[in-house]
Amino acid sequence: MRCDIVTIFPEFFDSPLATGLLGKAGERGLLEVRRHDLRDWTHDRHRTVDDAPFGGGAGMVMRPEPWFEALDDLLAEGPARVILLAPDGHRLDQATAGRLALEPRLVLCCGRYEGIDERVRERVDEVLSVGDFVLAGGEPAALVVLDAVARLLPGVMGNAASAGEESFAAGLLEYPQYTRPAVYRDLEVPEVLRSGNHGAIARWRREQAIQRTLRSRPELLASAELSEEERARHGLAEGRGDPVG
Ligand code: J9Q
Repeated sequence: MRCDIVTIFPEFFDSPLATGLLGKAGERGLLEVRRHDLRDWTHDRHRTVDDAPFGGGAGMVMRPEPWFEALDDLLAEGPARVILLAPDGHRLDQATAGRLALEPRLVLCCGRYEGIDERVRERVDEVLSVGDFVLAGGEPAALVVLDAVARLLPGVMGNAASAGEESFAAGLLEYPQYTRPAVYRDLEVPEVLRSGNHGAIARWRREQAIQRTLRSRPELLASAELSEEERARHGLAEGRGDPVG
């Protein structure tokens, strides 16, 4: 996959792209990320990317011209799915990450300040949010999207099983994990995990994942892949995530 990032802070991405999974994906040629400074598409001496809002009010708005010219130039190199990071976009979830991982090329547009001229939104293919909180700009959100997508690219994750086996694939949270020592400061690893009984271990983990999801994120159970027996056992309505009564 190729990914172009348009930002006024290209250096924001230096360390994340050089580190860990994203760094490895780059080294192996599985992901090619190009950063672009939006100010390269300005024409004034001060490389201005923002202006006061029509209609008045506090704050500045990102001007449309640098964005349109940037997208013209980047798309002239070939097709891409253009994504704007903004708090009013569709919420990023694992299904969206999976869908984006199938794209040959993404352009991630990072807005700053209080907002971006509405005409830019109309030129992008998709607006994505990473959650209901206010960021100073789209850069951290773009990194979240890229991290979630990159680990799904063929060949990026060492263990092919782990990407798919993970909790969000089935719509459940992760079960508790332990490693050595078996007892640490009087805190014991559950006996079943040391039993060698792989059937019992699998059942325990499944049960823990359901309990944990029920407790922390019950709304996830609506679309989780639970059997009717599991739903009944946990007092969930058939085929739905809401507790009965
Ligand atoms: C650009 N708050 O917030 C949540 N997902 C994306 C964002 C965001 C923001 C401000 C600017 C993106």
